[in-house]
Amino acid sequence: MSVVGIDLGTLNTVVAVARNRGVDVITNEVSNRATPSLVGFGPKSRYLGESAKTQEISNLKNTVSSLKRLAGRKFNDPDVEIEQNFVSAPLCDINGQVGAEVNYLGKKEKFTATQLVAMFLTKMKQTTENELKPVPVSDVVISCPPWFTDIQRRSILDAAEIAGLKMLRLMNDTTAAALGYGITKLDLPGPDENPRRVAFVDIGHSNYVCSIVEFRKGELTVKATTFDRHFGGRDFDKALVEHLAKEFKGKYKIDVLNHPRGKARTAAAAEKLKKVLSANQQAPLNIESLMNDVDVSTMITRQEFEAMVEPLLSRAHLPLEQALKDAGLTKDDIDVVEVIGGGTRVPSLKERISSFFGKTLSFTLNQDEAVARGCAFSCAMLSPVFQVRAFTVHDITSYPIEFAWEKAPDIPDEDTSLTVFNKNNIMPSTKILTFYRKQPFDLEARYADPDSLPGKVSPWIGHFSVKGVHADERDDFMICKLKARVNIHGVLNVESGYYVEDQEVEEEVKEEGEKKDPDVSNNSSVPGTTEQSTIPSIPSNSIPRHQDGRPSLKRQRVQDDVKVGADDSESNEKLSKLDVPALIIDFSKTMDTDTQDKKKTRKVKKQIRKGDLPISAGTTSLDVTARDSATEKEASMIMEDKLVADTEEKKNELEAYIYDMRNKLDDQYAEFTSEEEKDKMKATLMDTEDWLYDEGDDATKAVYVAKMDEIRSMAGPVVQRYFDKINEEKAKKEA
Ligand code: ATP
Ligand code: K
Ligand code: MG
Repeated sequence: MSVVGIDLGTLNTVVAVARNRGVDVITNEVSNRATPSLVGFGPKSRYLGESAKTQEISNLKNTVSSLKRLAGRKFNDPDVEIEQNFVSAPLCDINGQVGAEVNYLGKKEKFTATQLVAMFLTKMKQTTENELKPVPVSDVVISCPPWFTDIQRRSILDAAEIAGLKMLRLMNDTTAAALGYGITKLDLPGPDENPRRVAFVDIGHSNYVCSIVEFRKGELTVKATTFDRHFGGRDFDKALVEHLAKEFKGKYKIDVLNHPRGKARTAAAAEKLKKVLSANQQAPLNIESLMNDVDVSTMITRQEFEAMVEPLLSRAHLPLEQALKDAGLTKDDIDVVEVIGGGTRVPSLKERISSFFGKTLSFTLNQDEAVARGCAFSCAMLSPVFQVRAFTVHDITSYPIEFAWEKAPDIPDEDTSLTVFNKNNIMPSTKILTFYRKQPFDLEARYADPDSLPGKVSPWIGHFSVKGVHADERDDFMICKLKARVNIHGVLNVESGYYVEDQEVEEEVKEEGEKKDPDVSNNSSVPGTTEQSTIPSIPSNSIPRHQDGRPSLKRQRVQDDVKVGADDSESNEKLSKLDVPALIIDFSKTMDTDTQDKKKTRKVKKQIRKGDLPISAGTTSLDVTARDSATEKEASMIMEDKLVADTEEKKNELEAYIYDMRNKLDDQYAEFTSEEEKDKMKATLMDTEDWLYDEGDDATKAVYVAKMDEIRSMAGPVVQRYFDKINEEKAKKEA
């Protein structure tokens, strides 16, 4: 089983694989270490990655970019309108979701953003398989921007599944880079020393993220993550394109902005120009026959470029400022500013970041590959086949999550909502929610601060129905416990439910009286903190009540899960297997109990788990039927692509065979053919070649194979005579 990390970028996607020697970035079919994140459609097949890029300018209407930024979005989201500026294919509405309408196999077809991401992931899977064969590719860690919400993350998870990948973790971009940083640094501070504080700044093609991360030996803790969702290389390109368009309008009387191909070619030239300006004070731009047969040329200086992008540069400090604020730190607390992402190569942007922190920037990570490498490390840690140095990752959530429910009929003063995960809550994390109920009930999970979400992403996360709830024998409330978890992908679920009952148990009374009042331990847990380490023991009247007997809801409803606590349970499960016994049994205590008669004990009520409460969940993930049909559709498109590729291969083989045979007839086969035979064969080769360039240009695979067989069998006797001679000579030599 292979171990794969994928940095799914807006512009480029990078794949890293873990092998015994370490983590390597792999190359694609044209030996590039990054593959364009593009999907294109044609009359006979799809174009994925590099081939979509090759076709792009001539196939704008059927080429889709910004794949991950469209995932999980509604068509009417204002952010989709922004994306449409950068996506050349028309975006469309598919049952409310955004998709693209393209011409594929001669028909108009609509594909959802989830399907489009799946297509691209299929290609990356094949590229990886090609590199690792015969080892199959399945387990994968893929990166996404930290600002992705539940619905966006679920879309990427669905896409991975449609592509036949098993997502071990959907990991935030900067967290992946931080893992790659931490796991390779051997000089991190010890547990009792001050942590090393690193600000990771990632500016890519479309977005800007800053994470402040604390490192100690064997662990990293993300303290704050901030972002500008619309700040990246493409915005620098756009400023240039707008400038150039204006110049061309005056100088050449052409309007590139209203000419799709002209605009796309100007944008491509602008990106190149921008890169040249990163290393030079000025750069020329020449495009032949840009539109209406007009050639354009101009020169831009770095200074002019910087003036064009000043609106961007002037807000470059905002995410940094906010990150320090969220982390409760000052510039002086930051030890290292580690910069990644292609967008940060713009010198004036580097200057702004550097002068904000008052520090020289650090580039110890490979800017373009750090995220993919971090994902591969994460995949190795989570994969059962790999042994990796233990390294714990504490990430954080980007938005607060609340639960809402209807009042129980018999608890009139009950609240009906509660924020369960705060912004910057540790992730993954499980919280136990307590409800007193006599009937089945429903809950809804949603983002508590809709205004902070990207675009018009709906705050709705999921609906959960808790079944099997009834009054107990004394017609009293059932104490229902629900496990709500923001999992390793940053996705929320109510994972399980159970009910508890109070039971009297004998408990040792501690001499120093740390546990004098069980009430104290009972209420110690505060959401978002992790202080609690034991199951709270419950005072005799475990359901807190008003004097008239109604349950009182003033007490804590949310507790951190005892087992999971703050920690990264999935990855830690494996780490603990490697490092420490999962359970340490203290024999001194168990032996003591029999002989112990001096110690005081007392009876306390504890909550004992009595049974499960089934939960049915409705979330924004694809349902099984929809996912199955998307998977089937993907499989049939893969077949279609494969058939086209195989046909092309057979055609090329035929062409090469004709060429080769013609040469050999004049060379090594010459002495084995009569002139007449040779002329006849050459005529057939000529006919086949003419056919290939004419009606045979677009034949089926079977026809190419048949043509090949035909000339092979015709040449058969000649080839046979040649080999007979060779064997004869060989036998002579050996004798
Ligand atoms: P995102 O992280 O936003 O999803 P991405 O990961 O695909 O996007 P990167 O590969 O990090 O983005 O960066 C791509 C951007 O970096 C492009 O806009 C590209 O033009 C820009 N870039 C690359 N090299 C340079 C350079 N030398 N000077 C300026 N910009 C550059
Ligand atoms: K990238
Ligand atoms: Mg990126």
